[in-house]
Amino acid sequence: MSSYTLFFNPMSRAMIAKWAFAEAGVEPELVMVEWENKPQSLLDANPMGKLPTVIHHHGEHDHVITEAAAICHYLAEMEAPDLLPRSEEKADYFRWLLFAAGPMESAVMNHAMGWDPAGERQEGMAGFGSYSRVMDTMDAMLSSRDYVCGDRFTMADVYVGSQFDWGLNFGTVEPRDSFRAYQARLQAREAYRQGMGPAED
Ligand SMILES: N[C@@H](CCC(=O)N[C@@H](CS)C(=O)NCC(=O)O)C(=O)O
Repeated sequence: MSSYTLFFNPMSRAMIAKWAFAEAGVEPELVMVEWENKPQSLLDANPMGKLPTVIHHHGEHDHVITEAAAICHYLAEMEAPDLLPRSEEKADYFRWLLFAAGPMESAVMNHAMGWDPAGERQEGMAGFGSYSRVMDTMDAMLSSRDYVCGDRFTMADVYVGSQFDWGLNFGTVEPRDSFRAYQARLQAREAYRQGMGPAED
């Protein structure tokens, strides 16, 4: 039995967790979730009923972890220390991981759903400022380096990279050169192909 249960649906952010597991070299037990018929075990673990939801069966204890960005970092902490940031990489790692999970995700989702802050006052109140400020900020970051922390792939790239991978595939992120090049670097990874490939169960 695997030490991890991943509640899963291929058309969801659970794919981010699946890729993170592949990078960590750990195979979780997948529990397929149908949106219209969510298992009680998912709702018990996560009353939000959202995917990804992970249960870590750790010794005597079961630990629930939700939020794709947190799951990525948790797996690196528990299973793949090489994918954690070194001390000189920590600022970039946490800065961009949390920027992608908060401001970037909000900017992209709001924009895709047809809402953008109107004017300077609303931009000042919205944590993401505006969609175009987020795109420009990420473009500047990804034009200056290959990965979030510089030359080296870390677990932050699974989450940040997923924002670009999904966003470019669904047309919600602008197809800028730096974004496409980053996506191509990530897609060339063996663990990406393994994680994003079809589930075996
Ligand atoms: N903040 C969560 C968002 C998770 C989320 O919204 N997942 C969607 C699928 S991509 C979901 O489970 N939707 C089903 C529902 O809300 O009932 C994360 O980053 O993991």
